[in-house]
Amino acid sequence: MFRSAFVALMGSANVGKSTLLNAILGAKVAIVSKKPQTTRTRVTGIYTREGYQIVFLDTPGIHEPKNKLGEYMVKTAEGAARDADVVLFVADVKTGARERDRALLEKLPAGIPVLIALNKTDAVSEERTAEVEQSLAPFGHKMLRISAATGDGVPALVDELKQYLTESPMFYPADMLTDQPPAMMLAELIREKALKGIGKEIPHGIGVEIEKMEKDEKKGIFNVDAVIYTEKDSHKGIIIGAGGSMLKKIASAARADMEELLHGKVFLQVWVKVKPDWRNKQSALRALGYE
Ligand SMILES: Nc1nc2c(ncn2[C@@H]2O[C@H](COP(=O)(O)OP(=O)(O)OP(=O)(O)O)[C@@H](O)[C@H]2O)c(=O)[nH]1
Ligand SMILES: [Mg+2]
Repeated sequence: MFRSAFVALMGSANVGKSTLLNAILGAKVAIVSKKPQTTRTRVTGIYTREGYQIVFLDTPGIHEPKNKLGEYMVKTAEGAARDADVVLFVADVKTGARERDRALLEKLPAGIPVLIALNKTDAVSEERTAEVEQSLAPFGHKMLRISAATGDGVPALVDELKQYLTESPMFYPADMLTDQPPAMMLAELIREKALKGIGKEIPHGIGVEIEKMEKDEKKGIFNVDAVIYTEKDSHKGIIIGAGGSMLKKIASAARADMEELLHGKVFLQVWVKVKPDWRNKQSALRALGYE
């Protein structure tokens, strides 16, 4: 008898949902950054062990949408809750439980079990964690203290989730870690490096498209062509940097991760283009996979 469970990872932006997903899987499936609104789509992470499979749905952090992309992100997160057997709600003990966290917990679909992971316990005192725990106690959900960064409490969390397994077919092959298409994963790696390199508001206006991904069988090299879209000329300049230095830094960091992912050499070319207000344009959103 095989068993499975679908777990929606939900919470405010930047609380560590994607870091937690990667920690559970022991592999980098979702990109992570210090800036909020890093995750834009539903990212599936598949955890398979003898006789069972837990399918994690990582979601964009809930926020006040300011454009069509933001609306898509929030809708995506809410949709995951409806498709899951349990919601794994992640709260950040560093920032504490905010109004948004409470509002989100209140808005979850009725009837779905909720488990709260109090994350980033490595960054604060025991007392602080206890405070946040107390402030969320009235919701009556079981809470576990974890650190996605150090892995503390993560195995116990996975154990806790096993109670939601029910008899089912095996939805994904045992060796599959994610259902994201390879081109999407490559685009995400570029976006992650851009998020890291560039300050403040620009990152939110960045979109990455992979235009070509081909393996040169003779040379054993992957040829990848990518475009970074930005909303303004001035942003394009910042991404390229003086003498192309920033773009070079982004591309070389992304290439290193791509080579690890593809287990082979990568020849990466990245262009930067301006697409004004693309986050409000349906066709651009579609092209970038936000549909
Ligand atoms: N100290 C500490 N930092 C953490 C921990 N987990 C995540 N972080 C950091 O928190 C930031 C946000 O992490 P993400 O995993 O991208 O957060 P997210 O909830 O997926 O964010 P969105 O996709 O924007 O909603 C990153 O800088 C992480 O390194 C943790 O356990 N401890
Ligand atoms: Mg994320």
